[in-house]
Amino acid sequence: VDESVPPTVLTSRNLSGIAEYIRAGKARSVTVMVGAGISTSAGIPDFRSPDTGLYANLARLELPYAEAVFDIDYFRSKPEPFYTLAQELYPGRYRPTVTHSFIRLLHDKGLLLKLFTQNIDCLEREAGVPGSKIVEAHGSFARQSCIECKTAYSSDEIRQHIDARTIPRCHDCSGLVKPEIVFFGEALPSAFFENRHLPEEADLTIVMGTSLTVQPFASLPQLAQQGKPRILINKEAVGGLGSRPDDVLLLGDCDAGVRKLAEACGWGEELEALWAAT
Ligand code: CNA
Repeated sequence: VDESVPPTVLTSRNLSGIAEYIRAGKARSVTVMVGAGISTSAGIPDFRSPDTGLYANLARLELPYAEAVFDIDYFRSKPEPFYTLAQELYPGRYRPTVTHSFIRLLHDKGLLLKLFTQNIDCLEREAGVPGSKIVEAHGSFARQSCIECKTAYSSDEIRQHIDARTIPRCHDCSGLVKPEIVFFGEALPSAFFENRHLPEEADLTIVMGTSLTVQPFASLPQLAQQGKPRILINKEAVGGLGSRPDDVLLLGDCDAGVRKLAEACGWGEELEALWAAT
């Protein structure tokens, strides 16, 4: 961040500047963009963190390269590694984090325009963010279907297969069944494209827990208008955030970051109460 560049709309280029902007009622429509980093404290590993990320721990799956586990062509030839991983990632085993509750709080306050998530863990829904406010850009485990004839497959049945470590197959054509999460080589859901204009309408953009390396999602923060503040709450600086005069970087753990932001907005207790009730 080039601190010598003065902000254009924030009073100061830091957390208090953002909080003041929110308290002054200037953040009436907020877009939030998130990735795996907001779910790591729930116990779900992200992809790219060194040592703890999934990619660092895939050796046992004997993949030709780490991303293969989410590659549609590789899945066709060898679905077992994905299903081994699916057992770990399958929703229902994890509790939303305080960061998820913070997004819910934004919604409760009528400020959330849209949440764009790359996560497939459904924790946003479990935290009480309504489905209509969420764009699951990389799909989710909420539905599954045959990769050949697209026939839908029941959640109960896939759950049984995942628990038993067996591979589900289509009842119609015997094709492989896959949760509707987006693999490399697959198109993003239409909801992503239908909502892609929204970041431009926002008066505040919050980016959290993502390395911003997967396109086209990674370009969303750039769609925010110049002169509208963006805040990055992440362990590391990513995606060129910090390059604009009203960008604020809050580097570190995102749960700690949202707690500080909520506190500065006067929402600290409300956030904790909301999270405790989740
Ligand atoms: P990533 O590439 O693994 O990046 C995660 C980012 O979050 C990195 O910049 C980390 O430094 C940062 N981070 C990790 N933990 C924290 C924390 N506690 N506080 C703050 N920052 C943290 O993940 P992306 O989401 O950017 O990559 C896109 C992929 C990952 C998407 O396709 C997802 O589907 C996929 N993914 C999702 C999940 C999930 O649903 N929970 C888990 C693993 C991977």
